[in-house]
Amino acid sequence: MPYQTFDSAAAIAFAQSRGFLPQHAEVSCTEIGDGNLNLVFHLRAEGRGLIVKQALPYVRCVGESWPLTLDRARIEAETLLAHAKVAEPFVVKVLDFDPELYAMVQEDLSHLVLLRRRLIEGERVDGLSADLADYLAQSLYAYSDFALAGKEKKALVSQFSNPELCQITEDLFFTDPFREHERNDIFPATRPLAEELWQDVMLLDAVAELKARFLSCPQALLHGDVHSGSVFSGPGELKVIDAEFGFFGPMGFDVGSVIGNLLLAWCRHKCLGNQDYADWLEEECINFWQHFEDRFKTLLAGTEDLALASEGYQSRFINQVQKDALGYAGCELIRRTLGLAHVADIASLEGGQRTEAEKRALALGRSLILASQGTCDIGLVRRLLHPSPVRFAA
Ligand code: SR1
Ligand code: MG
Repeated sequence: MPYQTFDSAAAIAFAQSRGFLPQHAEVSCTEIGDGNLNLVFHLRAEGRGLIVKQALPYVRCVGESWPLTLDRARIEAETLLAHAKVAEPFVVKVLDFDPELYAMVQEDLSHLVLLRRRLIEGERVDGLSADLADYLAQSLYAYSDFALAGKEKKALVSQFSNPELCQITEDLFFTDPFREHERNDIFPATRPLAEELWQDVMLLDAVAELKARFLSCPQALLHGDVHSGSVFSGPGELKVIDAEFGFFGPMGFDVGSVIGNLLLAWCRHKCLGNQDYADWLEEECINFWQHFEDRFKTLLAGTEDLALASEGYQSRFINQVQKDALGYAGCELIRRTLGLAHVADIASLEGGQRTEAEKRALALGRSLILASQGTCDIGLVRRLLHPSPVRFAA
């Protein structure tokens, strides 16, 4: 069937035609997509739920003036399926994919809540850092040179070539927010800080390094957009969704996206005076990295590549992932403050509180990016969140 954009009736017909709904059942259908890109339909029939997700030929949050490849639906389905093979409990189930309609059927996760909502509301999410760390350690390791034979990895790099979605990240993450650009969206009170940041030559230099690694460092099959709006959670369960930005890139990008989003929530709660919750977020950041490192090291010990089994190399590799992650976390803080795509953690704050949260996000982002170019580790996050007072010699 040729591609056409679904409405509710078409989404139901699609699910029926693929055998997911009884032909004559009463079906309810609501379009629930609140992301930036796709249509998402929630279907319910006979007490069971399903998701039908379809790519639009343009960027949903901007409109038809920004065309975008439909192939992202294939990338999303294949990335989720690939990650589910090695980190099954943490990945939404893709039940079916139609390559002509660029539509897929996914399991219903409506019993879970979007992580971003939980973080905004100040809920402590049990097991959050450990689950996210396991998801990333298992999926990144399994699709890296440590686990794949050279030929197999190269074939996958080509299968997951995702130039248009990568271009979005290249522009919105690394380029626009660091200069005046029409796609930026800057809160008026924050503009003077943005203009100051754009003059910081050392910062721009460090961002160039991070962007260059994003462009040319195919270490593993990334999720590519693992922010807290791409994660659902509930008691004892965490599921990652929305992998249309999947491609082979530097592992630190996914790891840093998680850290950056925890820190965006930290900026919110710090400004609201929720110190206990801000402290919990800080602990989650540190635990997340430590758990990731432990799990990743255990997996590395099993590599069958005799050359890459070198302990010294593996230790330098993990250190580099950590530095990259801190740098990318810094970019996430800045691009969510100055760029096109903001996050509700901060954008839902009013007036002075929003200004204060954005000021913190920019300062934190800048420090992380600069530090990522030198010797640094996750302990830096603690030091940045608790700056010690400047002492002058007597
Ligand atoms: C135009 S897309 C804007 C942002 O939404 C996605 O979730 C990615 O984070 C992208 O940068
Ligand atoms: Mg998304």
